[in-house]
Amino acid sequence: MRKRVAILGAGPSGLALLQAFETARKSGAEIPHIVCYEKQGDWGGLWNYTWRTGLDSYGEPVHSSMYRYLWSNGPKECLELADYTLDQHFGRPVPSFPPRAALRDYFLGRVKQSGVRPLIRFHTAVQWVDYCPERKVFTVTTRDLLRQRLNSNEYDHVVVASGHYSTPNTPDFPGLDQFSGRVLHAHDFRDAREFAGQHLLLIGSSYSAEDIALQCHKYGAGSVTISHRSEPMGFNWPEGISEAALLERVEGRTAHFVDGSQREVDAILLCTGYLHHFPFLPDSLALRTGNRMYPPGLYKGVVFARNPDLLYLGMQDQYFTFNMFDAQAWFARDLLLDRITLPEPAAMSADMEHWLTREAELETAEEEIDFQAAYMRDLLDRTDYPALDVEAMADQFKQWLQHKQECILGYREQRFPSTLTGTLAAAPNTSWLQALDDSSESWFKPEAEETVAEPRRVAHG
Ligand code: FAD
Ligand code: NA7
Repeated sequence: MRKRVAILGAGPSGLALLQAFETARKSGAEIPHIVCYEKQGDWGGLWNYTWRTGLDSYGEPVHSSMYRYLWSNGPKECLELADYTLDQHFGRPVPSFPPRAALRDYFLGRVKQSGVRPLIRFHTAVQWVDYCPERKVFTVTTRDLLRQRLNSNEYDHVVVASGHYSTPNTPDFPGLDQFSGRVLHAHDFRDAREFAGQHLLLIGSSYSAEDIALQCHKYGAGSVTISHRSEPMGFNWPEGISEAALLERVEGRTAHFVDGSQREVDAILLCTGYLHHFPFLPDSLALRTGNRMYPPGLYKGVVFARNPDLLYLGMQDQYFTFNMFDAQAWFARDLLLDRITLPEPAAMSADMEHWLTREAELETAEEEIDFQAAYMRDLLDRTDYPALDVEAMADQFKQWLQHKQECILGYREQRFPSTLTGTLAAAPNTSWLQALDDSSESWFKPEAEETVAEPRRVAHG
C-alpha cells in the first residue's frame, strides 16, 4: 500500500513540500498518497491579507498577521527558489524589496505551474491528531468549515506546516486594563492610517516593532516610542521615532518606564512575538519551543525525534524563508520516499546536540545568518535540490543588516543581484517612504501614481 501523508497547512512551507513531491513524481518516482489540509479558503499562509482580526467567519482564529502596506523586510534575492527563479517569474529586473502582494505572487507562481492545488482541502481546519503506537498510524480529525462536518482519516506520516507567527504572545503590564486608548497585539495590526496623528507606544524590539514603527511613521503617526526588554534596536531613527526602556506600568494615558522616564500615549501595540501553538496536537506530539534558530527536539530541524513519523516544517526563527522551506521540504520528501534513512536515536540526539551547542554560541545577527546558512547547507547537500549558493545569500543578508544600520528608512531602496541568475534588481521608481500604494500594479509601473494619501515629508534617518 502507498504511504499516506497528511500535510497541515498550505503556506509557503506546506507548499514547498507539495512542490518537492511533484518534482519527484514528474521524474518518475512513485509518491505517497498526499492530502494537505488548509483552514483558509486559499493558499499562501500568512501572505493572505485579511481585514479580519480575532475569529474568522467560521469561528476559527484568523491566521494572518500581515498588514496593509507590508513590504518585504529582506531582499527578495535572499529567498529566491532554485527551481523557480525571480527572472522566470517576473520576466524582467524588478526592485529587491517587493510589496506583500508581489512576493505572494512569486512563491505561488511556482505551485500554480506545477498544478498541486487539487491536493489541498481548503476550508478544512485540523482539529486533532492522534497517534496509535501499536499500529503506527495517525488519525487526523478535521472540520469541513463549509459543511460544518467533522472527518477523521488515517495517515502513516503527518507533516506540521501550520506556521508559528500567528498566535500572539501577550504579556500583561500593570495599568493596561485601565488604559483608555487602544491596546492591541501586532497580529491584529492592519492599517497604519488608523493611528495617524496619534502618539504610539510599541513594546518589543524585533522585526514587528521595527516595521510597525516605520509603517506608522510613514502614514502619519504623531510619534512612536519603542520600549525594549533586552536591547534597543539602535537604528538611526527619523525624528518622530524613539526608543525607551521597558514599560513598567501605565497610569491613565501615561506610560512609566523602568528607568523612571514617562510618556503620554494614545495607543499601545504589543510587538511581543508569537507562540508556537499547536492546539490540534496532544502533548506527546507537540513541539515545545520559543522563536529560536534551532528548536530543540527536531532532528535536522525537521524530524520530531520523539516520534520520527511526525515532521515539522518552518519552525525556526527565520532569516531565510522560502528557500529554507525548500531545503527542509526536499529533505522531508526524501525521508518519506525512503531515499534518506534516519540514523539510530543516539546519533540523532548527538546531531541535535551539535546544532544546539552551536546555536548557544551565537552572539550576533551575522553569526545567526551564517548558522542558518550552514543549517541549510547541511540539508541541501543531502538531496537533489538544484544548486543554491546559500553562502552568497548569507553575505547579502549581512549587507542588508549594514544597509539598515546606515539608513533604516532607505534600506529598501538597495539593489541586490540574484545569486542564481546574476540579474541585478531594478531601482525602485520611488523611495519606500513615498511609496504609499503597495499594490503590485503600482510597484511594476515605471512611474507609480500615488493614490492613497500625501506622502510624509521627513528626511531619511
Ligand atoms: P504560514 O505562512 O503561517 O502558513 C501556515 C498555514 O497553515 C496557513 O495557511 C494556515 O492557515 C494553516 N493552518 C494553521 N493552522 C491550521 C489548522 N489547524 N488547520 C488547517 N490549516 C492550518 N518572510 C519573508 O520572507 N519576507 C517577509 O517580508 C516577511 N514578512 C513577514 C511579516 C510578518 C508580519 C510575519 C508574521 C511574517 C513575515 N515573514 C516574512 C515570515 C513568514 O513566516 C514566512 O514568509 C512564511 O509565511 C512562513 O510560512 P509557513 O508555511 O511556515 O507558515
Ligand atoms: P520576535 O522576533 O520573536 O520578537 C519578539 C520581541 O518581543 C522581542 O524583542 C522580545 O524581547 C519582545 N518581548 C517578548 N516578550 C516580552 C515582554 N514580556 N516584555 C517586553 N518585550 C517582550 O517577534 P516579531 O513579531 O518581532 O517577529 C516575528 C516575525 O514577524 C518575523 O519573521 C518578522 O519578519 C515578522 P527580547 O528581545 O526577547 O527581550
